[in-house]
Amino acid sequence: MNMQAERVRIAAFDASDDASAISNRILADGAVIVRNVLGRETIDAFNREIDSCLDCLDAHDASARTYMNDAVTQFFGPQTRHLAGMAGKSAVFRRDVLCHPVLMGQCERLLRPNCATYQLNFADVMDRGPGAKAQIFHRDDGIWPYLPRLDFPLEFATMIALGPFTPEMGATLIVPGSHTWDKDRQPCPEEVVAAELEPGDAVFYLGSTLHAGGENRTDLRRRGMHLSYCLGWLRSEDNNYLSTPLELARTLPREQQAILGYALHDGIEVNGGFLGAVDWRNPLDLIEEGLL
Ligand SMILES: O=C(O)CCC(=O)C(=O)O
Ligand SMILES: [Fe+2]
Repeated sequence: MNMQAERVRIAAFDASDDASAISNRILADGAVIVRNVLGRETIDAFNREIDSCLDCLDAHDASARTYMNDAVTQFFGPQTRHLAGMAGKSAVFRRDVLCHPVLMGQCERLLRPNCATYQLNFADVMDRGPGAKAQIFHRDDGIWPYLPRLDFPLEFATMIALGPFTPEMGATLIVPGSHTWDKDRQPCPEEVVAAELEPGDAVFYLGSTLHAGGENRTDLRRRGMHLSYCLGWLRSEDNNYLSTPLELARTLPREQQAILGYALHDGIEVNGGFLGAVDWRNPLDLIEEGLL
């Protein structure tokens, strides 16, 4: 009898595959790899924009690596450069990524059944440098600790590779199936898969799936973007109204304004009420009419 424990696997799709096949697999396994989500041109243009912003961050290095409290500072470690709030910082992100049809297809299937409108949760470039330590395994939906465990997803999350992701460079470590585990169960090594990705590929996972940034044992930087969406009735991780303020939001297409959380959350179809109104109107209509 073969006593060696069998390693878990993570299913891989192409971005052109059927969206329901992808979402069903995410719901079953907690995570999948999706190849070719972003094309080469988008990746190159996006990286050029990021490089110029990260240069600014490096210029005030000390303050750039200090976060809102010690726990977060420890979690990210000194080797990781972050650029959060990408919708407010990057034209390429807004044009080619924020409302990408492959991402919206998953939001429709994973989030829309439990909200009137879904919204951007967070878009944070994570550029993990040589020596970055592995993160602790965590669930991204732990940002809403006051909710009891629910039987539907609060968050659809992705890590999009903006450069190569190899196990040695600290590719994201995923624990397939862990979205159904008891809160305190920790994975053993056979239950962990490193998401090996080419630039433009992504790992799609639920907010309830255990994962961690891996250790970077190379002298290269590993660059990826955490991009996630959540139910429209939750508070988003990033303060999107300040990261993409009204002056900028006014210039954007309605679809982008909506995903940034400026839309009315209209729960009337499910005998609910309204969230996010201004003067009892949908802010998107007020913006269109020049009243906001
Ligand atoms: O960098 C990674 O691969 C994962 C990062 C992550 O999960 C996080 O910061 O929440
Ligand atoms: Fe995470």
